[in-house]
Amino acid sequence: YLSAGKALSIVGCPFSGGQKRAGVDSGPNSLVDAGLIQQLEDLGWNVDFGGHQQFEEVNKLLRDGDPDIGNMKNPRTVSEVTRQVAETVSAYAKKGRLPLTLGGDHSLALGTVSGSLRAHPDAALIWIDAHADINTPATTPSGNLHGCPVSFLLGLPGTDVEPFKSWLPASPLLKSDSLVYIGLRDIDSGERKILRENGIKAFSMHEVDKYGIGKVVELALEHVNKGKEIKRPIHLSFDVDALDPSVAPSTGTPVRGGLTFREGHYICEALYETGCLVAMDLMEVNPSLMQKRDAEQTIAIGCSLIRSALGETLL
Ligand code: HAR
Ligand code: MN
Ligand code: MN
Ligand code: MN
Repeated sequence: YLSAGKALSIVGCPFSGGQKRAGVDSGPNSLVDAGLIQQLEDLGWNVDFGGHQQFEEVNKLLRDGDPDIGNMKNPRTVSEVTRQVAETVSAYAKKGRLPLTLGGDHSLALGTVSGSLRAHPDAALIWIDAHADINTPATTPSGNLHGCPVSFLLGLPGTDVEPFKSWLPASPLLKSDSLVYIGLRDIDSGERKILRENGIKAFSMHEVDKYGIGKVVELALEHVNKGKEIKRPIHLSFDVDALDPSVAPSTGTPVRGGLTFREGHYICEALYETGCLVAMDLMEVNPSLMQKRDAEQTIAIGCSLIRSALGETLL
């Protein structure tokens, strides 16, 4: 896969409209300011970064108001941002560069994964998160679209709604057996029903405790590769709230009982080792939450998770 060429493009997405808490839009800049680009160059990557995404139309939308549609908050804004992100990510992926998307809230992954799948239709999605982010516009209890991107990717009933249907494909790009979760521990009842009815593979913290992270990642890769030799391209979408709040405190919806520092890094290292990683997202870093040192810790861990997924080895 393209990671063999070791060329990546940073897609900085200063966007917070998929949820309510200000500050997550400064995540991308904080990660870059912390020295991420140099760190990746030191790992031998050719890094392309021409500044963060601008989302000009979107800011205009937010200024002029973006009334709820049903339960959905900021639907036009999220739709337009994710549409643009999909274009950007697919363009880089088609050029053979690995898109590394820095969030921003996790609604962005509707764009990043759509973009990856245009370039790699056979890609599988590995979603590391405390949350399943699989609510539909009908089931979302909050209306916050960062809790919904996976349902749109799978084209679940109830996602065929404007404004998203204007750009999402009529038949979904991602099948429910091409997705696997690790780290779940805060799932809404509607989401639990969706996961069960669609037979979606999920390793919650219970399974991480029971089997250990090594076995869980092995089973996750086996699942998406249907037991065969590991070879499908992988899109890794990493929500920093998958980590325990003691490890990554500065995030909008922390949930205790999360992944340890090593478990989070192990996942990234193991996915690098497959040689199949074609895209990565690092989402939900919100440097404005908690104390300054908490923010610095969360940013530093965001950078080190990325380095681990991109080839930083322990030995
Ligand atoms: N499930 C809840 C909802 O839909 C909370 C979702 C919170 N999501 C994130 N991303 N932080 O994982 O509102
Ligand atoms: Mn998430
Ligand atoms: Mn491909
Ligand atoms: Mn989450």
